[in-house]
Amino acid sequence: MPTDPTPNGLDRRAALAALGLAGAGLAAASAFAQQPETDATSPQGFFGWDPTKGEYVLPALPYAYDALEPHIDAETMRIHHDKHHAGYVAGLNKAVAELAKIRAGTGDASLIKHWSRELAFHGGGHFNHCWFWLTMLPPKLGGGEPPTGALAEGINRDFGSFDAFKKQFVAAANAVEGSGWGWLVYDRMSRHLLVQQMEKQQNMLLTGCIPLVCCDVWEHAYYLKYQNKRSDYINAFFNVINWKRVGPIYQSQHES
Ligand code: MN3
Repeated sequence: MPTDPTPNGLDRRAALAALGLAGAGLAAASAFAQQPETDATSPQGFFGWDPTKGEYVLPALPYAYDALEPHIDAETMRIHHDKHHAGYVAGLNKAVAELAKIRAGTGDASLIKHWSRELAFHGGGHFNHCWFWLTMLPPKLGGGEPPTGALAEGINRDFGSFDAFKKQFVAAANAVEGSGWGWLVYDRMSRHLLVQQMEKQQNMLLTGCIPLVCCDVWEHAYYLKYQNKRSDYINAFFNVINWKRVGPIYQSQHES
């Protein structure tokens, strides 16, 4: 799994604030409190790993299955989270276990390539989905409200305007060949915001970029409701983006 891309030094309250939940309602925040907490400074840290089991775990959604309606339907969310994301978690734990057997001399060493690929694929899938659930917020809690402050300034600086950014993001995500993701990331090297495509579960953290917003464009993310109209789904996704979570992450990276 990638290293923690989130700001260092966040305590639990700040982490919840970064998630956009501290002021958004105790019900939502309590969903996080039920998660295994391994690293309060890392949203994905206390979200997807259980230290008592020593395993990756499927985090509960931080909102109800139907909370993103009508933009993303409850049935899609249920299958996506309970089946697809759970499959990545299982695949990741399986790959970790098989690689341990190979190291111990009890596994089939000829399968090192297979299990290493499985580790990368399912590890990317687990991280991407953890981030995806946190990228979204029910509209009644502020999902879809446009970014403000430093992030809004950064988007204007690097894309010209929010509308120009949105147009590029929708087009780029819509044009992903086959299965993949659209991402808004912050490139610390150039100190610019970038829109990137990701194929399958490839993880852009390896390029050194800081993840901000991700949109899953695998067909399982939208096909029940939108069928082949992927761009309609991506436009609807903008109605549930949790910019309140993204803003502090961007700001801490850009100002450090
Ligand atoms: Mn997915």
